[in-house]
Amino acid sequence: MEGEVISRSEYGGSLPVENVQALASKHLKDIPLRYIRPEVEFDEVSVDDSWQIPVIDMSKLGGTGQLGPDDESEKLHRACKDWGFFQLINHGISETIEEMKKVTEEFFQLSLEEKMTCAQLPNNIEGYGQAFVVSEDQKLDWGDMFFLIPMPASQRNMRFWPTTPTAFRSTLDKYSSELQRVAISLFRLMAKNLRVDPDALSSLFEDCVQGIRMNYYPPCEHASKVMGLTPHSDATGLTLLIQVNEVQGLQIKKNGIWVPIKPIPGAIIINIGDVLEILSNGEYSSIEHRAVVNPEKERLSIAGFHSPNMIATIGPFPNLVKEGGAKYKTVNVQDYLKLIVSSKLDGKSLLDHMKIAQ
Ligand SMILES: O=C(O)CCC(=O)C(=O)O
Repeated sequence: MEGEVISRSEYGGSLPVENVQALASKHLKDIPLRYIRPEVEFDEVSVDDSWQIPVIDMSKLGGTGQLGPDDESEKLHRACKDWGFFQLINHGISETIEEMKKVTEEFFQLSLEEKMTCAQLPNNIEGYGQAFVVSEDQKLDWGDMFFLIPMPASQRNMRFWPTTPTAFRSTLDKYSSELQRVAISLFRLMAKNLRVDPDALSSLFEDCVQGIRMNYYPPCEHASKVMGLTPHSDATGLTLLIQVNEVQGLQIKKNGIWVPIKPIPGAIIINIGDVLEILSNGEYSSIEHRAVVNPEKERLSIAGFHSPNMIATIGPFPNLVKEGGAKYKTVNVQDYLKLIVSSKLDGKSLLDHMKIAQ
């Protein structure tokens, strides 16, 4: 029905696969073939430590800075154009982030039986399990995830929200709204930089669909042979990512080479998603990234995905469509979501379905 808000989680699901935390605890001499990913060893990874994503200071954003390349808004614009990734400091939500990290660690420390009370159900993407497994012969990632959709708040499926740890629900509730506030501020600043009406961009995300994915990558003695999270770009507008513990593993693709990211303690790692690439008609790029695994230590991260509200239309803003014309199709959110949940993670292939042949 036109205008009806449909829950994103009804669009499909992932095939059930073995729990990786449980598999890792068996310390098998040989890991199952479905996890072996030769590309991890063979892909080129940068060893140049000075090659890092830009750092943006949120306390300096907002128009009072000096004009020119040192202006923080200009730095933000360049970061979005040249990297599609940046670290955000002085964002004002550090306390809530620390609380969210704590309940996330506590959740993954629960017994498998306890965690499985929040397990994914067939044809539903929320809950504890794995995402994007769409065929029986697909290679698998060395990680488990717990995915919840806190926004729109009216459509939360509390069936998947754990009651242990006891602070989980109230903490996620607070985290979700504070994170969305940061995302909306960034959308407005990006709109100004793109010369688009800030209300036109932020209104797409005000009743946004927000997904929170807590990732758990167990250590693996054969870390160089497995992949924590398959290379992908995010199908969202903006992703706000938190590194929960000190173990690094995020890598982004720049000029064909994987660049390991060194998270600044307390920073939020932000990346442009496919939707923002489409809305900006390609002026901003969503960048492929992946997660690798540590041989000795577990790694945890929390990704917050911000997608347009369910009645939005996704297509390039008319004033960004110049002589070359629109580079992407315009579709409604529901058709876009169907495309996402029926696809496996595969670099930027999802965006290819949205491109208009030039
Ligand atoms: O674990 C990470 O650092 C990356 C997570 C990520 O890319 C995702 O959840 O989509």
